[in-house]
Amino acid sequence: MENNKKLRIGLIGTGFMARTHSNGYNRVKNFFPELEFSPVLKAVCSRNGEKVKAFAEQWGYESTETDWRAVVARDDIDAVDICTPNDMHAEIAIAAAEAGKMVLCEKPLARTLAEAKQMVDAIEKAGVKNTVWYNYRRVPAVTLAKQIVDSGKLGRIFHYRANFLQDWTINASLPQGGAATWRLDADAAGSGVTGDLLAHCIDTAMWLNGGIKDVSAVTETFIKERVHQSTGKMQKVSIDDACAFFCHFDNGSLGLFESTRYARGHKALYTFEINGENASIRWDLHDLNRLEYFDNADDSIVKGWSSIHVTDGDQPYMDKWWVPGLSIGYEHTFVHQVADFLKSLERGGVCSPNFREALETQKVCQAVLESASAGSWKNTDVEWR
Ligand code: SOE
Repeated sequence: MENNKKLRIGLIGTGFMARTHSNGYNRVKNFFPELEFSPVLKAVCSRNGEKVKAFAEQWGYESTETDWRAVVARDDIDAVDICTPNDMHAEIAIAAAEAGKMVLCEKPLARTLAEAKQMVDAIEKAGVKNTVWYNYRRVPAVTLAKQIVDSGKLGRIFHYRANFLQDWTINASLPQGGAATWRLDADAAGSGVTGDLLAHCIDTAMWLNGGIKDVSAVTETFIKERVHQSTGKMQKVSIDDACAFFCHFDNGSLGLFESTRYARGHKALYTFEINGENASIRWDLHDLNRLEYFDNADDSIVKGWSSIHVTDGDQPYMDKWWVPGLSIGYEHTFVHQVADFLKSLERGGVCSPNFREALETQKVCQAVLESASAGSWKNTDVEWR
């Protein structure tokens, strides 16, 4: 790394997540000017030369590559950011770590637990900084939920409940595979809603409520065959379209999780609720600046669910944005993650979740899929600190 505190980024991928990350890199110093490090958008890579040039121009990358290996080999790049479909995460992350690069990887860490373990081994052997973009932790209201849980205000926790509902795959003529629909192809994605959506819920849940010990799951694939983009032929669909699971947390509470891409009317409804002995909290991505709180100790006539609008300067991240009362959105969570990564370079320590922590989420995903196919409870072997 250069001495003038630049973090020179090589981004692999030009899809939706590549845009969210690029926006984070571009915005971060406007709102976190005190940070010592500044991201420099050195290179972006995609196999499609025209597309990658247009992306570089739009987002301000200095150069382009069409082979990710060239990015990993470049001396003027400090950190490789992986925004490819899941089937390339392991190969790129391992090569980047072996080349001594820091690695930022889009979620889920990998397609399978075995791949995720290899990635953690490579990262830890190389001793390079790393993080996985489980961005919802960095919604200020979700970070506030973490502070409330950690303060002990909820008391003993009984229940954790989460949903992530979408409806974009109901159309049977959507293909599997290809740039827009690789999430429907098990070879590219690893799994369906479990790795794509429940992984977010599991990451947030373990961050807030500790390790998940065991799971009992059901999955369903509603549309059994789809045309494969690469062959043009009908092929069996091997991803889970929907998944629901029960679990026990290490702290004795019960968890109930549901995710589907077949909930007509829901585009991205991520919600969670925690019920404790003294109080409960709940959050909804559609109203992401609010955290709802029920305090059983309130004995006044206004006792009931209260709605905290998390936009005040003394609330997480909010001193960085505008003035109190003004809402922020989804894209800001990525700015926050870049800021936290840059902070970790400055001050040392981990930018959570790192690969090792994301491996624990991967263990739960794997146990969920195994439980569903075996029709029985499954231990996760999660080791949550
Ligand atoms: C899928 O539609 C998706 O884009 C996920 O891949 C993201 O991780 C999630 O945040 C929104 O939905």
